[in-house]
Amino acid sequence: MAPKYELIYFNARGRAEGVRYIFALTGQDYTDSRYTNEEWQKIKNDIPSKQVPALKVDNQYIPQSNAIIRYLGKKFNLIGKTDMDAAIIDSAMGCADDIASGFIAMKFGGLNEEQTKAKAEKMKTEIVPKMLEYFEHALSADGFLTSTKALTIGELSTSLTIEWVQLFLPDFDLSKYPKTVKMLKNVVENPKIAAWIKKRPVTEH
Ligand SMILES: N[C@@H](CCC(=O)N[C@@H](CS)C(=O)NCC(=O)O)C(=O)O
Repeated sequence: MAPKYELIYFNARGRAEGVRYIFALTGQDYTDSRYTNEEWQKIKNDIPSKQVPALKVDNQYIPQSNAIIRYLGKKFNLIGKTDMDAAIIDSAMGCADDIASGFIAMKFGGLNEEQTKAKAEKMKTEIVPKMLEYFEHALSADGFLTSTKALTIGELSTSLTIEWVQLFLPDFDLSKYPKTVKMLKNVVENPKIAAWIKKRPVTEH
């Protein structure tokens, strides 16, 4: 029997959406628990990591978004076929995490207006281009990370980071990165992901 899955997070895409994408793609049932800040303060001490996202699998908690994604990726066979596939996926997820951490520092790191502007400029001119150049190197011309030409946890995670680029740096020119744009399209136009995007709660980020 499949375990019972509960994803615990806020009412946001944030660091949880990659997990939701996996459940959407695989059609696996789960409980999508979304807490307000106020509710979170009340339950925080019951979650061993005191951080979300956390995935409750039956009675066991897994914290850390990328640990959850890798766990589900292995379970649902979304990590390519070879050890090298898995390593390339891990590299892409690492790059995606570097971009995500930069945006989180920029948006929620308590920076003043001037510091936020400076951080945005650094993201736009240094951090994001460096990562996107790696994606262009790693992706096939049709936008896949592995020769399986199927979506893996690498494309799912990375596509969400590209959406953060669109959200937080709206004038960033993505057209210079055509494989990355294809990869994003492969994910959001996948019928199961597209159906989830259409029905998911509308949130700011
Ligand atoms: N590296 C962690 C970061 C987790 C994290 O920073 N979670 C934030 C929300 S995105 C959180 O739990 N904030 C509430 C709190 O710390 O009380 C991951 O990827 O899961």
